[in-house]
Amino acid sequence: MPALVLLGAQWGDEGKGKATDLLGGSVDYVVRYQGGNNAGHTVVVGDQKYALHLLPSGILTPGCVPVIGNGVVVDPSVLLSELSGLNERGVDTSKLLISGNAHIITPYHVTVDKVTERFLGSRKIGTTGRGIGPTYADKINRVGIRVQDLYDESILTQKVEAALDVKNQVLTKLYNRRAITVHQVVEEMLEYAEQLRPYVVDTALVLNEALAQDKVVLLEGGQGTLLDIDHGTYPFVTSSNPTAGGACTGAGIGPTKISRVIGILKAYTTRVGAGPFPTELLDADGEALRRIGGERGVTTGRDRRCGWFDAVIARYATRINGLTDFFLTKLDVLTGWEEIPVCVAYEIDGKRVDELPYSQTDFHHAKPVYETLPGWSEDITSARSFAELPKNAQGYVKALEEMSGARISAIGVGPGRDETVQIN
Ligand code: 2SA
Ligand code: GDP
Ligand code: MG
Repeated sequence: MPALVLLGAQWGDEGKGKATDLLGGSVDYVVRYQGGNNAGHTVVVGDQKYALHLLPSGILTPGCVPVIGNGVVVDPSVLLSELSGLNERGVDTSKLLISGNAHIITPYHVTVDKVTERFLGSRKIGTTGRGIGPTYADKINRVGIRVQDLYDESILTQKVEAALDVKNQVLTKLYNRRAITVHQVVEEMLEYAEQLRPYVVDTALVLNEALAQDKVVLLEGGQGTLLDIDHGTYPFVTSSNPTAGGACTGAGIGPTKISRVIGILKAYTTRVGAGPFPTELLDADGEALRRIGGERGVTTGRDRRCGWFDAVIARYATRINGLTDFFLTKLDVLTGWEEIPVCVAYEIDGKRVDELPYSQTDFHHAKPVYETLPGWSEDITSARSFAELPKNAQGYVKALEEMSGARISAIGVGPGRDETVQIN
């Protein structure tokens, strides 16, 4: 098994952190390939709970090399405080590798993100306010700052000057904000440069050499398929490619090296931020899913919107990512419902539609067509094999598998590392 991808099949927060951690023991490298500290991955090891934002979940597995790939956007202040937080808890972070080609989130990107959202008012995206969109915009616009730029003061100064040229016009004239000074930004970046220096390498070269030596590389996505800038619910998306293709460009690995693509799929659906969500529940069931599932943003603390499982989305994730299998998570959260509705198709303007509509207008009009499956009341958190699950829970899993287009190879029955049912 050379390289494998693990990604979110819905709108993020499916439990990727736990799944990555679970696989950590059998892989040599864990690579983040997109996004930044907008991500929030929770990993529970014994009685310890870790919330990771920029660092790959593999950082918690001794022997595993954590890598921040070129496709990631890095806020150095957040990264350094995440590292020192883990060091204080006794986690060894010395193996971390950071791509010199990753782009830097500076304080001006954070400012632009926040003021843009404020300016959009009711049309806002509901971003995490971490500067993600403006940093990727600068990257595409070729006025970004890369990690490697921190090691040449003159180039860094020129690049910050170029980046601030237009931004200061916009900030001062349009948003009535104070201009940001080049000197201030450069000084701050140079301070981080020395602290980051030991970790910075050509990560694509390291990973390809590792693959040539039959090492196992796990590429870990942030956010999820429906938040993908190309394949998600644009414009209510993040500014990168969490889908499988993004793993290649964001890590510098060719597609021929990838043998498995795992979609992490929650047994119901959640979303943070604005945008369409056909199965959203604005009633007591939605509230119960939020409370029992602990559905609160790991980065911003925002309540997550909750709804029933949507098989149309799962099928779409299978198709767009070429999924080989799913990890179904949080099945335990559904314990106690007498019946569980599952969305099998949409009704759009009076017509039944089985595949995710490519037209955003249609998706905004999509009404879920539900099938109702029988629930279970038994506690399933101690189940460790499929046979130990109640019959109706088995039936729910089998029904989801049939509707979703790829096999379910593991089931989460609790947040802990071992609270998992493996299916061979
Ligand atoms: P951004 O900040 O530009 O990436 O926001 C754009 C949209 O992407 C959504 N987004 C997320 N959705 C779910 N989980 C994310 N990570 C955190 C978590 C979220 C949090 O793990 O809980 O703490 O709020 C994440 N990151 C970005 C975002 O809500 C916008 O809809
Ligand atoms: P990620 O962004 O995909 O890594 O997911 P988050 O960490 O943002 O959110 C998933 C939440 O569900 C975390 O609090 C996890 O500890 C928790 N979790 C993961 N798998 C399971 C599971 O199978 N059951 C339960 N009850 N919680 C889980
Ligand atoms: Mg999350």
